[in-house]
Amino acid sequence: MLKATLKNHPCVWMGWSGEIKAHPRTRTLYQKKNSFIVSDLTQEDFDEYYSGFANSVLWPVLHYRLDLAEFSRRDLTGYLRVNEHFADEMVKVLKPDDIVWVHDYHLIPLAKALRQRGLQNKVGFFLHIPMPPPEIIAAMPNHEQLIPALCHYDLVGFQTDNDAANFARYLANELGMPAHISRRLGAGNRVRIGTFPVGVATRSFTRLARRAIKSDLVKKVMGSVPGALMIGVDRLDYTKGITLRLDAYERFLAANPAWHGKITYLQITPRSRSQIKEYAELEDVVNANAGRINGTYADASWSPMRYVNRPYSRTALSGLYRGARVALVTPLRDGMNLVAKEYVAAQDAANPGVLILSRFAGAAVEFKEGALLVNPYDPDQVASAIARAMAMPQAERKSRHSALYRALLSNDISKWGDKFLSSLMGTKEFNLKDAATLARADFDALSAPH
Ligand code: GDG
Repeated sequence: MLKATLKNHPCVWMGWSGEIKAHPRTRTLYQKKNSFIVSDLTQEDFDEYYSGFANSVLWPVLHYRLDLAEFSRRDLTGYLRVNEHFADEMVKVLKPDDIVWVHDYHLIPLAKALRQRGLQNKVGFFLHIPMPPPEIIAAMPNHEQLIPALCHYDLVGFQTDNDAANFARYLANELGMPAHISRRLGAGNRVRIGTFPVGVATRSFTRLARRAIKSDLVKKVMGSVPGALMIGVDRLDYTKGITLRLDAYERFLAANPAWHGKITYLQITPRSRSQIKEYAELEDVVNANAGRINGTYADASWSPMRYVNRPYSRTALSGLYRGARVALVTPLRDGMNLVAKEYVAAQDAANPGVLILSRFAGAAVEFKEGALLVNPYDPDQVASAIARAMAMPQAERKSRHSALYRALLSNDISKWGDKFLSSLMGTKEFNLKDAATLARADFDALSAPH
């Protein structure tokens, strides 16, 4: 997504190489116009920073899951150490007029570390995942040492107004700062808060899907499916609501025998973060539930669901989205959810499919009109939405799709980077040809463990 935003503009990326080494190195890789400065992590860094504080404490807490946060791993030392390391590497290459754009929850204290090294440049931060209400953040031990560090950025960006408002309320409740969108802090620091919902490259994704539906792989899948295809695509993550979604599908099958033999649910779920206990446990539960559904309802000529753990190419995914009559996107909480957006972009406007979307995905704000919004915690409601989507007449599908596509176009990914960086620079217009330096802990969610 970042690659799509900035593909025409030279920039320096900095982050984790995705490798764990006993003797970590930092090196520069060159690809087309971009250079990538990547640092290895030690096993200790990986355990304390990546699997530990970032993914076992921050990830669940910011997704409202205090019950899953491993507060025994609350020690911030490793998390701060790796951020300090990135700051050390960055100051070696930053020029005075560079802009720094930091991405996501792995790097909350980076601006503070950069400021401590004397950096005066504009530094912005974008949080890809939700920001929960302050009552939830305050339950996180150490939050006082971490969340206020966001005030060292010039601009803090969120996916939705609700996330931005939650952060403003945190500042008000915990630091006594009036919850205004823009505040001046001591020592001349100034933090601004903004909303920058992430989009997709709408038209090019539509073109890709139009071609991909004719590919051998997609034709083979479509040819092997009796009746209609329903699709789900998610990293294997407890925030994505996969187990409750399977419950909903089971209820749909129980209540709608007329659809037996006429619907196939394809759930594509690449593994992620398997080294973390909750993820390994989730894998077992989803496997068992998918097996139970097939065991209960399959016959010799039909299986109600196909559950695959391996990743597919972006092209194959786009074709499968286009072939699917329904997409089930039911996260329990999600910063945005790009699968929902890609599914809409991939549809044939003349005969589009239906998007069933969790009201707790950031995408629901833009897709209120057009998607079938559901509460993912209510399997009966999701089951009814599946029945409604399967039976929806073409005219209604077309009018819903056209509202969704309009929403996509009005917030295309091509504008996202410009909007953020213009706001960071405090100017109306910003030309990305100006140097931009980016930091991101992991460049590619699927090539590196996410
Ligand atoms: C975080 C936030 C926010 C999935 N399976 C395959 C594959 N994917 C691609 C999808 C989509 C991406 O991964 C997943 O994006 P999401 O937005 O759905 O979710 P997260 O990974 O949790 O992303 C989220 C996002 O950041 C951006 O700000 O929307 O809320 O959690 O693009 O297509 N891609 C390929 N093969 C797969 O099997 N190639």
